[in-house]
Amino acid sequence: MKVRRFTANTMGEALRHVREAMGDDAVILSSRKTDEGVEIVTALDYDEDMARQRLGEAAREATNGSRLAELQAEQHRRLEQELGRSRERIREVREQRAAEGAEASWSPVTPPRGVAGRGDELVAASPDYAGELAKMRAEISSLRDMVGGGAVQPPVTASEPVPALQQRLSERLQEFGLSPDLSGSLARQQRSGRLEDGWKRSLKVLAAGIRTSRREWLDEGGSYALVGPTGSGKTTTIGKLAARYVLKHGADSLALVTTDRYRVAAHEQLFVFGRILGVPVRVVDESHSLDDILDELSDRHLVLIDTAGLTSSDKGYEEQLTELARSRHRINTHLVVSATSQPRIMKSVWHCYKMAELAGCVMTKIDEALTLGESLGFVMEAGLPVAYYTDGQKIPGDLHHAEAAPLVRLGVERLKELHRAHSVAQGA
Ligand SMILES: Nc1nc2c(ncn2[C@@H]2O[C@H](COP(=O)(O)OP(=O)(O)O)[C@@H](O)[C@H]2O)c(=O)[nH]1
Ligand SMILES: [Mg+2]
Repeated sequence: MKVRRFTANTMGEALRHVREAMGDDAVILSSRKTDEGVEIVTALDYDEDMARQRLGEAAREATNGSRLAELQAEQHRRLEQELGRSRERIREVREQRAAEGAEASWSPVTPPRGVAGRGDELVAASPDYAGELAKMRAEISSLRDMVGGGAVQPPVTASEPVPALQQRLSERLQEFGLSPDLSGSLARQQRSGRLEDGWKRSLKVLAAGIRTSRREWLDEGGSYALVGPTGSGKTTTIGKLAARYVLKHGADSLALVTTDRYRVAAHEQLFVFGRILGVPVRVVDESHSLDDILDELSDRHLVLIDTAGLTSSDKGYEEQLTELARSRHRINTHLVVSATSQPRIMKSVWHCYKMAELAGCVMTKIDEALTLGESLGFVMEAGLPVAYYTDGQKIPGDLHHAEAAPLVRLGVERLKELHRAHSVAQGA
């Protein structure tokens, strides 16, 4: 079994590295968020019995596969740290001996014994040093074996049911709405156990890969822009956020801005919200740049910026996104993704709006989506932190702060509803 650790900014990026380095058969032992992004530990030729053997006593507390994978990942991290420390010790000893050798070679009274050269040549010069180095090398070699997994021969296990389990699991994950690629790669991580256990473990891996933003915009304040295609729910979401803000903090410290000067009557809906809530609405145009407007609104605690749903073929597309990305104010730009979009559309929309330097996304129309796997798989692969999700047209009710595990649970509920509807239809 070959174990490796990968770190990257996003889960999508990390999975790409895994696929490139280890191929499609790599099993993900664990994934976790780190300060730098995400870390995944993978294995080739993963075998649960072998993993238990290697962990020894420690494996007893692992009553399920995912705990076992966690323990293995911990052990792997510890071994890697130990390996790093051993390398460091070798380097120190080498440097020390080289310095001593150099000192000795300058001394006219005590000329160095043997050859006072670099690195390995010194082994010949000092038996103590040679012994020390050999011991450390052996230590490194055994650690490397343990990390790489070459130390224990895998026992022969019956692997016959595994492909069937993985196949059924992959099918179920696709029913959930995940892409065949992602379903396959999640399913291949499950090498034993019942379908239900594999299903639960796969959903946990999915939830661990979904980033969410802990920031509550309404309390933290700042400038937030929503970008995305027409009809994705940008203006409605701004209406929900604005209404909730006014209910909580009053209207005085809030302002709405729109950069949509490209379509006739583009701002009407936003002006309606402004009027109802008693909040000013400012429009970016030829005589008022976004930066100028934000300067004027610098006393506002929260500024919500609506934008035009332009695509790369539209006039003004680049202009609008560049003014967000290059603003001298800190603008947190979020992509609004409708959960009802096709996965391919979500990806192309993401590529289209990346230029605005996206800080995260808002998932909308969760209530209208048949399954949620499409949008959850998308945010996981894109590595976009989800700030909020919306599940209806009610203002401000249908807006929620996003958390990964509840979102995945919502997806599971949705799949169950789908199955129920299906069986009713078949019975009718
Ligand atoms: N069912 C449902 N409809 C939504 C949701 N969010 C927005 N909408 C509707 O989607 C349509 C387009 O929304 P709008 O905010 O105008 O999209 P924009 O073009 O991105 O600004 C409107 O009819 C909204 O009421 C949601 O979460 N659920
Ligand atoms: Mg709009």
